[in-house]
Amino acid sequence: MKKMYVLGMFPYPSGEGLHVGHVRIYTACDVMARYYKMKGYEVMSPMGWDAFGLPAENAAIKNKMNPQDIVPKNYNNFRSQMKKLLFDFDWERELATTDPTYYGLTQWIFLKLYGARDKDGNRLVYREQVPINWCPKCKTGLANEEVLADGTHERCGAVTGKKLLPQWVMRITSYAEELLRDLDGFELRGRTPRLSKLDWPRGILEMQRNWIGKKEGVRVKFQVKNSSIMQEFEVFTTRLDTIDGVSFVVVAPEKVAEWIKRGWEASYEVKAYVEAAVNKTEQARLEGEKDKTGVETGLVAINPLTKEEVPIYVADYVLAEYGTGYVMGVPQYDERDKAFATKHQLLIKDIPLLDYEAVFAQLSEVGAVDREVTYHLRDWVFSRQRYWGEPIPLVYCKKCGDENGVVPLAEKDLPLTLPYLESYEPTDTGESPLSRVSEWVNCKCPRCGGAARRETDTMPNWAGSCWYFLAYPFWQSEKYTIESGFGVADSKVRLQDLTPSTQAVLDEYKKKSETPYTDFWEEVAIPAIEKWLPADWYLGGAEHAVLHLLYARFWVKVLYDLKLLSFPEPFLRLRSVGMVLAEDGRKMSKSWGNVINPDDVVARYGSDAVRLYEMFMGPWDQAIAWDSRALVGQQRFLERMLETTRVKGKIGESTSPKLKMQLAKLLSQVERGIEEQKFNTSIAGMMELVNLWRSEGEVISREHLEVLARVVSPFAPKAAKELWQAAGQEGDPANEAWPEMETVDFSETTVKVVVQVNGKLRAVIEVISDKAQDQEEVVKMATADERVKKHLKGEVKQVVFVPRRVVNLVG
Ligand code: ANZ
Ligand code: ZN
Repeated sequence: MKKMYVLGMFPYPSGEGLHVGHVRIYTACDVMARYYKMKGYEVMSPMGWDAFGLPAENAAIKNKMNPQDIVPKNYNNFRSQMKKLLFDFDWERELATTDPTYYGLTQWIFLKLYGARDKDGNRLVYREQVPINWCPKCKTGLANEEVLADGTHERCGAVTGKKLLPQWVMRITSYAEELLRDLDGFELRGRTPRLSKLDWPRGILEMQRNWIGKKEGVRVKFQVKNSSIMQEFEVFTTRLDTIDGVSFVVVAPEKVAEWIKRGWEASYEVKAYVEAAVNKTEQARLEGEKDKTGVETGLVAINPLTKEEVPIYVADYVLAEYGTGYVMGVPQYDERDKAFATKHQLLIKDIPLLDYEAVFAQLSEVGAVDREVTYHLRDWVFSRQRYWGEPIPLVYCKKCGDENGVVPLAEKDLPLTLPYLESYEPTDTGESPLSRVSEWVNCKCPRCGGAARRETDTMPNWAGSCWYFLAYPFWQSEKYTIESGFGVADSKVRLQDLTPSTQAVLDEYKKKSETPYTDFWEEVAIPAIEKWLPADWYLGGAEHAVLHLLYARFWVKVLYDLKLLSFPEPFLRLRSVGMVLAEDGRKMSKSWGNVINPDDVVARYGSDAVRLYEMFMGPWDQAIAWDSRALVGQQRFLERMLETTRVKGKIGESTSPKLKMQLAKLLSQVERGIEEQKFNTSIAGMMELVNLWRSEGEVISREHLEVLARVVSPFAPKAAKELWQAAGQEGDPANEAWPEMETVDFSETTVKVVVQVNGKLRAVIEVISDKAQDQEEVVKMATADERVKKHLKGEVKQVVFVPRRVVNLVG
């Protein structure tokens, strides 16, 4: 059987419950999964919870509860909401990233990354001082999303700053080339066919490329005329051919801060500008970029080609981490430089472009130029000073730590579980709240057994979503399907109570092996993963089009290089949903009171109507505002469709020709609609058909009503079941095969059968085409015919039957 992996981006189970935007994604997933099942595919359609992260931690702080208690309530609620919407997900595969069984595997993958090196022999995970957002009033480190655009802390309003802290960083830049290259086609290891290609929306491919931002340019050396401390520097440029037009140089504030550290005497104005710029958030910097603020440093640079002298400015539109942090200003050819020159009254030259290679040759002779490839992509700061994340499974040991000072945990000591804390508020040192739990922090070195200290940073929200699509294929969680006992009212539930049966398998491996996770991966996980991946479909929101996809692709590539997977790309066909806006056209937001709650609309209009409406509201990939009247319209449509089955004469022996044609059209419309995510056209087709059916003289046969029931079933499973029963069938059309065009008789629906009595022609009767094969059926109809009855005296003793043509009754 052919497999079909229909994956939806799993939700963050917030306390607010499911959003109608979620419903738009997951209804599409469910429609596709139901359809492919009926088509005879072996389908995987899983669901899980991306449940670590800041909102749960903040809600926990606010309500004085532990996130471990809040999160299961939230996802139990999500699950029950989804069930109300009749999402037929593989609940036996349900997972939560916050489950210790799950994050034990996340930790194991982390350790695999920790041990890995890139092609140049660099560790993929390293430690570095990184500035974090810092609120001086709350004395706490902040996530980017907690800092408002004006640089203030969203909770207390204080102006935030930066604080240097050592952090774990993932060297994703080592994979920049692969991340770029594979967007155009990739190679699978040991599979046929060996080559494959992503089928993703062009816009998302472009966003990936832009984020990686590969630039081939050059570094050019400039001398400084008037400083003994700053004698020379290099600019990065992609336009060496414009070097003739340089009329100033701009330096990133961070670079100027370095000169000051080295003893350069800056003016008061420069110092003030640099200080302000360095403390600004990225967003505020971007704002400043628009204004093209900047200050003259007083230093003068010499153009290496023309020997002209130009002023050096410090300005925050130049980024420290991009290129070299030094830019040659060419206002004639560069828009940003032009805006800057205009604002600061700098020279705008008017000169022709140079010959690139000639300039390159001339400058390289004196060693003033070097080719350079740069990327916009930065290494990934992987640690968070937070409680509600996966603990990083590393231990600091003075005696046997590696170059980072740490020893990785042994596999048999995984999962390293989060302790259940009383206080999980941020600390005033910027460290994670875990650092306060001395029983947890102080431990034994897994290597030498001496006194050691645990890493107290946790992983970022992204970690769990980097591999969940690999987990579903082997995940087993019977216990999750037990609805009772984990009810919303029970506040004592611990995540550990939900231990999935996958843990039992891991425990077996722990008994017999020193590397239980690796063995488990090879023997249990890989066979399942290899069967199902790459995922055939990946449906989700465009807001994850950059980072989530990039990080997940990165992990998969590392696992591929470690020979732990045979495919370097996890998501074959990606589709992104359009946003569902509120009725007023704005984003849905609690503060505007314009949020539509799926529970309310399901209770009021029924799950089928909500499903249909979400799929009908507009082209699935385009943003659209909620429209309650259109939702009522779908409810009416369903009522009309079902009511028609009860109207006398609407279901008959054969389908009227026009309706039959419409049904044939609908069938292909729905197939195409589902396979191309043009769900709205499928539903429009259904509505058209029902309208026709309701008009005077139009009749549907039972056989064709069954076809309609099957076609409706992926979208509106309840209504489809009623249609199915109206056609005289039992059970659920969802369990039936899809009506393939070739197997449904859309041609001539009746045939003429000659009836003889004792060899003499007595009547010609019309029999429904597929019943004309059936001797019993035909005899029943023949003997019921008045013209035949007249000639039949007594019992029929013998029947001669030529299927579809003649029946001879011998009396
Ligand atoms: C001279 C020049 C002339 C440039 C011209 C461009 C056009 P993009 O813009 O992505 O193609 N640059 C270099 N380092 C920078 C930094 N740290 N912050 C901001 N801008 C920086 O990147 C390459 C160009 O961006 C470089 O080429 C440089 O300006 C600028 F007509 O040099 B160019
Ligand atoms: Zn040790």
